[in-house]
Amino acid sequence: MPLMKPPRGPRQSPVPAPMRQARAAWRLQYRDSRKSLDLAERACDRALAIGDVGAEGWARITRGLHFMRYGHPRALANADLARAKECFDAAADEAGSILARAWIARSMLLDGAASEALELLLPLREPGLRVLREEERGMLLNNIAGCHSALGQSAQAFAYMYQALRETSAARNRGFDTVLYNNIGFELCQLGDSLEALRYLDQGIDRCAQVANPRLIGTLLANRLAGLIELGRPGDALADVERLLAIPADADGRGAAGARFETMAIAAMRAGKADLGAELITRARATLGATADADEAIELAVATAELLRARGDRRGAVSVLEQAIPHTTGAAAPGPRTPCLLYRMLADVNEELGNAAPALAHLRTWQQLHEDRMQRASQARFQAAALQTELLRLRHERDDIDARRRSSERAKVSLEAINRQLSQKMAEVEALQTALREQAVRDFLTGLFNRRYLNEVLPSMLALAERNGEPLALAIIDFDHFKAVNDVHGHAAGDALLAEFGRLLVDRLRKSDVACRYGGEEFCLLMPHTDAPSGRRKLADLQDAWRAKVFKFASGSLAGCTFSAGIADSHLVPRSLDALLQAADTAEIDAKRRGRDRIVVFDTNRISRRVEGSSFLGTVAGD
Ligand code: GH3
Ligand code: MG
Ligand code: MG
Repeated sequence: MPLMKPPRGPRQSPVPAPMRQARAAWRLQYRDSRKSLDLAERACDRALAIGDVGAEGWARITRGLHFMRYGHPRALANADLARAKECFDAAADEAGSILARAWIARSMLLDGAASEALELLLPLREPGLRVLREEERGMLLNNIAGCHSALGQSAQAFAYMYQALRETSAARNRGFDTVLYNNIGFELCQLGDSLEALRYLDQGIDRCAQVANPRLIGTLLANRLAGLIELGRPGDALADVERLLAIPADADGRGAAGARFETMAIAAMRAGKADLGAELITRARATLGATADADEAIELAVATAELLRARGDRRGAVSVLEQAIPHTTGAAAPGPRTPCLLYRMLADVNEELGNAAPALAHLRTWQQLHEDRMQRASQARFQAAALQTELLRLRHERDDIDARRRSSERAKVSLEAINRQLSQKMAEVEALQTALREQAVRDFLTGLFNRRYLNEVLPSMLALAERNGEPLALAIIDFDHFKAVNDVHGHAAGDALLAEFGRLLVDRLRKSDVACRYGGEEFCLLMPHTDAPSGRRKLADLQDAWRAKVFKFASGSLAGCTFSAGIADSHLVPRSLDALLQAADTAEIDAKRRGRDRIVVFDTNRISRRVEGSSFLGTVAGD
């Protein structure tokens, strides 16, 4: 029989705290930027409402990056990033603060300030490797790589990108590794290592299947297109052209990324699809207008030249290509890939036209550029290895610090454990000492204080009473015919009676009273603030309670036990401690003498001071 499930009420989803929401938005940025933005905006509102600056920081940085990537005015992105940095600083969030600065630098790089961006980034490298999480370390290193790449320092760019890829765990795919595959592929393409570039780009495209990031897929596909063109495999690129064309141009599609119609056009033309090529060229012109950068302008020229060549207009083709030559130099010079494309085609078309001299000149330029790329590629490999070693050293340092921190934490934990044990032991020792002290002053059988204790406290209690002008009553109690109890019921029964009497005293007396076992079956009570008559009343109550007790032994039951007591107080017998004790003792003996089962208050008139202790015991019967 299946187990019955308890009925459930409507499930209430817990409201995530702004920080959790903001961090979730941050983690989602590459996998689903739209969702990440929605989350970030909600987190930001809630963080502002409760003044959680840490959460606001993560929400702001996430939104700022979305703005940066999806074609919003740069000022919007910059404002969010700057505010994120302020928030992180205020919240003492070191990781957040490093990341905010790393992305502010990226924004500077996009505005063309590569050197300044690098200056900002390099000091972040060491603390970043120490405090950032894996893919966040990757972001920092990748932004450094971006600056080197923009500065034409491919070697450093590679080193940082490879390191970034190593730091970014592919297992926990948050999409950032895909960015790195793309960037490495792009950089390899620039250096003419297209086969290797395709390896990385293919991996990135594969991994993109798990992320909802059309912008990233678009960039990867466009870069693969460029690689396939370089390799002379334009036919293989047609499927990518189709995929690229299917990505919408809006914010949920490729966002701010260029459409790359010009790259697609070259692929289409070289694959023999002249109609598609012509259409793509028209679209490229419409999209780019006057805003084309050097790469785009050169590619558009190459595509147009291909179309003219296909239509048999080789001169027109050469003219279009020659017009693009100025784009290969100057401040906004492109990477080495497109100039190669341009000069190679100039050489080819001139050769087709039989213009040997310009064909040769262009071929030489192409060759020069090509050699330059090759040299940069080999330099890059060499420097990548060198820089990797340096980063590895930093990584080891970080691991060392980590290990030291962990071991000092372990040491702290064991220190705490030892301290705990120590204080536990100290408490045990203290308890033991208290117990020993107690045992020294306690009578084991009755649990009452012993005679030694009485001797210790009596002088001070008496002094206190005298100082306060208050009476201190002292009583001596002696069981009646106790020997007979032992004789009839056995010694154990006698012990049981003694123990029970101890309990009775503890129950009945005030806290300030002191009850002692004075001798075998004799007890002494000290009662502060009490005179003899009041003490007598208390003893009478005790006597009633004692008499009412019923004991059951194997030998039969026992009831109606009695005691005799004598009582005196410090006002009646003011002279000394011994006198007080003796007075109570005398009164007790008098009680015995008068027939037992009674309480006698010491009376200076009635009781002769000659009447002394043991000489009376058992010798006087009756009253
Ligand atoms: P009285 O009424 O005259 O006091 O008679 P009594 O029998 O009580 O007095 P007595 O002094 O003759 O005997 C005291 C008895 O108390 C003798 C002794 O065996 C018994 N006793 C003293 N200490 C203990 C004890 O610790 N345990 C037991 N079971 N008996 C004790
Ligand atoms: Mg006795
Ligand atoms: Mg007795």
